[in-house]
Amino acid sequence: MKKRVFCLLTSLVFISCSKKVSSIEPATDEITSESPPIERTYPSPSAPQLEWQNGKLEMFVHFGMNTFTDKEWGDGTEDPRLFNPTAFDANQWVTVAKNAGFKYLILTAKHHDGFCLWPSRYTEHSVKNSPYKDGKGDIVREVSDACRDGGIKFGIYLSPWDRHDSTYGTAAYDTYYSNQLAELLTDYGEISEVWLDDAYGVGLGGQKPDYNWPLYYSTIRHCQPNALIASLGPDIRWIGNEDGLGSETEWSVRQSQYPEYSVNGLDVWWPSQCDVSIRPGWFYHASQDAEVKTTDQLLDIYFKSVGRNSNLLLNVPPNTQGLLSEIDVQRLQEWHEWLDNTFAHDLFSQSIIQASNTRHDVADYPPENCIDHNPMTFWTTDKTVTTADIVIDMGQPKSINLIQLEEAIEYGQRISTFVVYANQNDGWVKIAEGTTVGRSRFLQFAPVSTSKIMVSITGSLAAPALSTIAGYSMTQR
Ligand code: FUL
Repeated sequence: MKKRVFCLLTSLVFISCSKKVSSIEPATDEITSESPPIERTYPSPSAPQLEWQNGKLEMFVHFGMNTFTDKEWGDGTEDPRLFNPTAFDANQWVTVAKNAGFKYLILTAKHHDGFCLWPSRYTEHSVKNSPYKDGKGDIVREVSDACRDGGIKFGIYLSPWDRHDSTYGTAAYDTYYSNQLAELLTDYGEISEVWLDDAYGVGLGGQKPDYNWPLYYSTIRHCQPNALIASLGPDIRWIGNEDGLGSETEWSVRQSQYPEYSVNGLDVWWPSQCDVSIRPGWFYHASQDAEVKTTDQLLDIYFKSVGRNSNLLLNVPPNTQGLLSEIDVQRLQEWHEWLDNTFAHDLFSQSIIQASNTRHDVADYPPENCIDHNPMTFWTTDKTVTTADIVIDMGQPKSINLIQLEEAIEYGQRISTFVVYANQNDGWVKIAEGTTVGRSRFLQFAPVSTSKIMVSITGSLAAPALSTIAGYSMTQR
């Protein structure tokens, strides 16, 4: 019975989508590495997941009615005429995002107050009744166009919690919400990510709404099979806090909470995302201008998110003009420059690198692939070998305090434990250790002067495959 209702709702929603129905399985996954392919461990990322993980940085943009009412959560009774950005410029957002290294931009098309940043045909509570461009404006259109022109991927946040719509909390709301999803996913070109938020209020009957997630997911898959469903969804997993803090042990492979998306019904590739705002609030408040996170705080967040096998989704909220504020822009620039300068000086690039085991059967996967600054090549061991030592000889003593490891995750995530040693007086001294590696793992430690570093992989689910081993001398700010 339940299934039939689901199908009926699905077909209603699909009327407004132009694409053919596709399966709800994640999209095609082709391997893009330059090293010859090796066997994959199951599960491994789909092509959109891999591209997303390789991107690492995403900008969240909370902009909407709350920007003008100075609130975090509007109650849905706000007058659309309050929405009036005076100097809105989507190109400024995209330029700032690109200059700071962000590869995705996700816009709050609708927050909990229900006000829509696009002229939705399903409600009057939108930009079409605002003074912005005399009601002819469309913020989603301008931002999606700017992203496309700027070569950055565009995503939408569409809050299921809608405090304005009178059907909220009833089955009719599922149709309303899915129609809005379909509208956004059909009329605005490619949408790379759909961010579903679990926040909810009580419905008309005073009960927690029973959101029809399967309907929402299938609507997204139908309209844009390559769009990743994030946060509360099968493709990208919320890390569980809003501080941008990843976990030291971070497997992208998880037990499925969405069995229908998994081949064996148990495990799925479900990489994590860390969200956090550059300011105390998600929306802009002039009163928080002095509380923009410092460059040091942003760096710490980077190493605890991207450096722990997660993507960082950093929120930078535009002000009432519709622009990112000068102070936020400055912080982002400093942060990015500092990272760029540090990563431009990899101490291992000119080193001699040797591994205790290297696979040569079908092709060569030499350890040099880890220091060639080409993320598309990798080193791996013979199929049955799951532990190995890699020694990097820099030729002369250098001061080092940061190590980066990256796995060739297109073949799955494998490494479960590793130790890093520095050579001191001809002996090996442990300087760092960790569990998982994944897309990117950074290890910070007290500066050590040494000419040789050893990365010892002490546990791996299958032959380890590393694409990067880099060493840096990170200057304190
Ligand atoms: C939460 C929301 O309630 C906040 O306002 C914000 O949008 C954050 C990203 O997600 O659930």
